[in-house]
Amino acid sequence: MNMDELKQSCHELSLPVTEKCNPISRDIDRVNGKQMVQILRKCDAEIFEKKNHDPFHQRLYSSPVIQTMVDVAKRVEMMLRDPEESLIVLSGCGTSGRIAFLLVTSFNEMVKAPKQKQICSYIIAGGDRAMLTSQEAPEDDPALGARMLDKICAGKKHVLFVGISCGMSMYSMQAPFVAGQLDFCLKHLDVFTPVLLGFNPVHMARSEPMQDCSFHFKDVAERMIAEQRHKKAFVLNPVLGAEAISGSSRMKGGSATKIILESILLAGHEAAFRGKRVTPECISAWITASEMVYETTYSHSDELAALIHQAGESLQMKAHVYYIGWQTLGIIGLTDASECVPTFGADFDDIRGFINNGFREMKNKEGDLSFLGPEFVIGHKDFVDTILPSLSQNDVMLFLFTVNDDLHEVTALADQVRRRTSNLHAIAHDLEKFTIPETVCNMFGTVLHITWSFSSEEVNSVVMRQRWELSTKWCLNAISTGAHVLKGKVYMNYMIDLRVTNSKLYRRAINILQRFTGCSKGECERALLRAIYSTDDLSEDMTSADVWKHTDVANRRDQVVPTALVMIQCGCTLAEARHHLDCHPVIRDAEPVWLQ
Ligand code: S6P
Repeated sequence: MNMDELKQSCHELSLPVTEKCNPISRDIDRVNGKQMVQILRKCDAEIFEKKNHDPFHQRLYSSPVIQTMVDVAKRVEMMLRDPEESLIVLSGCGTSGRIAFLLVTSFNEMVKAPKQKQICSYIIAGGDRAMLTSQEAPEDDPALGARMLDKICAGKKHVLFVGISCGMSMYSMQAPFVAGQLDFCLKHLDVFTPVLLGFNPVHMARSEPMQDCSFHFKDVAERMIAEQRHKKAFVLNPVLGAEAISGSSRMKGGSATKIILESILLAGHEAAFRGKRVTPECISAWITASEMVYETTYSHSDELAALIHQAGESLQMKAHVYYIGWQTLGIIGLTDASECVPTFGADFDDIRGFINNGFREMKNKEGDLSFLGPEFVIGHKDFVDTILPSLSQNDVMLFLFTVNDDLHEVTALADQVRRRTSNLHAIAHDLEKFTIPETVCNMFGTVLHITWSFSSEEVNSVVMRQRWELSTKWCLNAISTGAHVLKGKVYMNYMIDLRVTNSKLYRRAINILQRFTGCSKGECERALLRAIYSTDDLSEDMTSADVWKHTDVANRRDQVVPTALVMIQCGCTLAEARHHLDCHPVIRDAEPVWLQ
């Protein structure tokens, strides 16, 4: 190992698991659709990994993790038994907040029966607009998190608060929003039982101060662990292995969040309303059911590869991918599409989602947000009125539905679309005893049609829907990630051209620069600041400004990280670096310079 390799591997070791480079996907930018599916399949398999290679890392199936899930599920049961005084709050930023919203939607659907009160609520940093667009700045505001929580819980005597942060705020100053909420709960343990859900070991917590804040995250995490001994707080932090695209926690992190919290909420619900005891065995069984969903989904790898290929071709031709989903599969589509903007620097209309009945179907707290702009126009009718008339043959249409959706509506819309394009495909779920008619499936080119073996008697309809959601999430994450990789947006398994819009992404940008240049943190940060402030001569004001100031400026700049990378690698000026990137717009093609 030479000096540069040694430096790189030391740097890699110092990173939290959620930010590491996954060796499985190191060459994802060089493979075809079929191989890509196999890579993603192996990365996702790590969620369910039973062997524990590192004694410091707990896995999803580890006994202490299962036991903590049991303890939290018992709290859910208690809350459901005393609904007037109780509230369950799920909160997070970005994908974590979107998954919180989805979980609350289906859990409240489950407790719709007479005499069952809906006691579950969500918080997403930046409010409901963050469900469809990325609002990264509020992630850095701990006081805002605490205020939103305080407001939503007014008058409640018992609050079970689940703060979701895949990176667990462990990574320098990541996710202060959730840390602020946990700190608030820890100060009011008479009312609140805080739960921290994330996917890094606690010992990796760093003790850097947060903006306008008297505590740092390590302090919050340690207080949580101390209270866990008295069952007054809980930390759930199994390790899932690194993401397929480094740091992209929308993928494994989002899926595992859904699996863990669904298992907890379901076990609590069964205990409260069906007299079933919450045991480690029942929690493990819910996780195993999700593992079965994983196996079944990836067994359709040929169709998945075909869809990745089609979506990739479409993006390469600067055309679009449209997800047309029904009910919660529509929400999965909207979520996946909106995440492409911050993840891959995509335009909002490269991949777009639509849902039947628009915001009426979403049932989000703030209601119809379509007045906010085109990103918030999400109904099927809107699609028909605004997109369909100019749809091109290069645009990919992907319908997302199940046998429980209104199949007349599905076929009517598919018929309308077919008059304009044959590039029409579907992901469709049904049951062995209740299948989608062949005439419906025949309307689509590639159909990822999954017939599930569980019966409707075995699981209730909400549970079935949750499994279809998870399966669809895996498929869409693979399609949108794969399509952007094929478009050349990813280098090895790094999304280098990230938008540096909050402190987490600022730290990630420096890490990427360190990873590819072997230079010190200081040198990399300087190059990053030169690219952000668009200058070769940084002033004292610039170098001493707060991170939020840097990210505020960076938000308005393109190609900040690639520019910094070329400046370091070539020892060149800002203008020379920009010229080089103008000549090599596809990241992979610029590689020779980066590896010099
Ligand atoms: C990640 C996604 C981001 C994160 C958000 C919260 O793929 O683009 O929006 O979800 O930054 O991260 P965390 O680590 O607190 O869950």
